[in-house]
Parts: sequence; C-alpha cells; structure tokens
Amino acid sequence: MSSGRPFALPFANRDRGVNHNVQILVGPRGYSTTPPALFRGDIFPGVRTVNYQVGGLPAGLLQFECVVHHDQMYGFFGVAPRVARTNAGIQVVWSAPGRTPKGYVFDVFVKRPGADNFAAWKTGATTMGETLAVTDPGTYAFRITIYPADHSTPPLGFSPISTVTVS
Ligand SMILES: [Cu+2]
Repeated sequence: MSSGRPFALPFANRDRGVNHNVQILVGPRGYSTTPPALFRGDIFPGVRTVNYQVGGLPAGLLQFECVVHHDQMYGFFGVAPRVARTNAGIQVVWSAPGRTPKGYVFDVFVKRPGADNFAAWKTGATTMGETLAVTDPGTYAFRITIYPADHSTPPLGFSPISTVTVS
C-alpha cells in the first residue's frame, strides 16, 4: 500500500448479531493515550459485508483494530512512501493534503547506493514529501516513521521500503 492513495477495504463481519468494525490508528493504542484515528469504519452486526472506502494514509507502520473488541482484535500494517525519479532527483512522498494527523511528524531514512545501512535524511518533518538531489547511480531505498512531535508515544515501527534505481 502506498501513501496518500485512497483504497477500498471489504470487511466481512461473519459473527451473527455481533458488532464489529475496522478503524485505523496512527500509533499504538494505550489505556489513556489512544492516538488519532486515520479511518473509522461504521460499526455493524453480522452477518454482513461492507466495502469501506478509506482515504489516503500517511506512510509508516499503522495499527488497525475493531473498536468494540480492541483488546483482542487488532494488528499492524505498513504504508510505503511513494517514490519517483524526477529531473531534480528522487521525489519522496509520505503524506497527502489533510492526511497527517495534527501534531504528528515524520522521520525519513535513506539508504544510498553502496551504504550498509539507512541514515536519517529528514527528522521531525512536517512536509508531505520532498526531493532528494542525487548524483551517484545505483539504488536508493527509503523508509518512514510517523510519531507525535511531543514524543508522547514512540513510532510503532518503520514503513515498508520503497526503492528507486538511478542510472
Ligand atoms: Cu469486534
């Protein structure tokens, strides 16, 4: 899944007479520190399937859960940054207009050709994307974390990696 791209989420509730939903959180749920929801699907009883329409998500590792049973029904999934070669370098996009929750920022990491590890490129970014000027040929890899600027909760983890090869 790529950042900023709306998608359809078919959700099959197979529990007759039991309410479930899917919502997507930007960070880890806590007892008193539940992070903002990026998407909140309607709660409905089974047996029924609903095709949720989810707006574009920011890049990172995100949490999904059923708000009714969030202690048992939850999991994690990654949203990769979008990357493209441009005349100016490599355009890396990690969010979209109105899709970054208030107070949240991004760290952007790049692994350059020949490097053994990722290194921080942007720290605490409030932008939706930026362009990395490149000179060396080879493959550039990018990954993202999203977290509250006040560091009240840590990032859940890294986004999936997106790569661009420069010739
Ligand atoms: Cu549920």
